[in-house]
Amino acid sequence: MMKGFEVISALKKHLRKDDIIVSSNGNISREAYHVLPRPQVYLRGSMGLPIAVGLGLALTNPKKNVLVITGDGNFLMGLGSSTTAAYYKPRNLKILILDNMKYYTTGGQKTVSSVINYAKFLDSLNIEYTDSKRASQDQIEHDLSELLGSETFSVLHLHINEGKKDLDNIAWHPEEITDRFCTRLAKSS
Ligand SMILES: Cc1ncc(C[n+]2csc(CCOP(=O)(O)OP(=O)(O)O)c2C)c(N)n1
Repeated sequence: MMKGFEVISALKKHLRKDDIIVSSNGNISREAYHVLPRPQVYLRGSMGLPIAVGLGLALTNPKKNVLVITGDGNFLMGLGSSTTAAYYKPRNLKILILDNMKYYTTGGQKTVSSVINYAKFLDSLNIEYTDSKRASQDQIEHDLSELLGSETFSVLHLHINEGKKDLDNIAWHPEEITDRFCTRLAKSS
């Protein structure tokens, strides 16, 4: 099983310059901030919102890919956003669930992920879903590249090990994150 940090690092070679990344709050945003090209949308504090934010960005930037990297805790807290995304189904929206079955950021309390049938839930919404729970590293690399290259709204579900502990927090306040990201967006549109 890969670590979340390794998966996020592996994304680098599959990303295109204009791709937009939205990362869920806590450790995943910290990892994305340290490893991926900046600036992106690093959510801080606001749990449960990555898909809602990604959906808004995907609808307003139809020519760019929007990749939402979300923990299972964040995904499950914001389930309603998946139903709205399924309604609009923007083909440029991609969701990567990094599932450690924990709220790693706040001390490793269990989430309810183990009893959720993601395949059935997403299938009921007609969302393209790939479950890479038991996949090898090579298969995961392949699935990441398929996710980013796909022409439909798609979800990739990976099971991961613990996060990376020794990362400094994001140096930017939320307003600064927004400003930097909007400046980048304005330049590339
Ligand atoms: C509404 C709300 N509840 C609780 C928190 C505290 N909190 C911050 S990150 C986090 C865990 C997020 O879990 P997950 O998305 O699975 O990511 P992981 O920490 O496992 O990487 C929690 C509970 C919060 N920021 N907002």
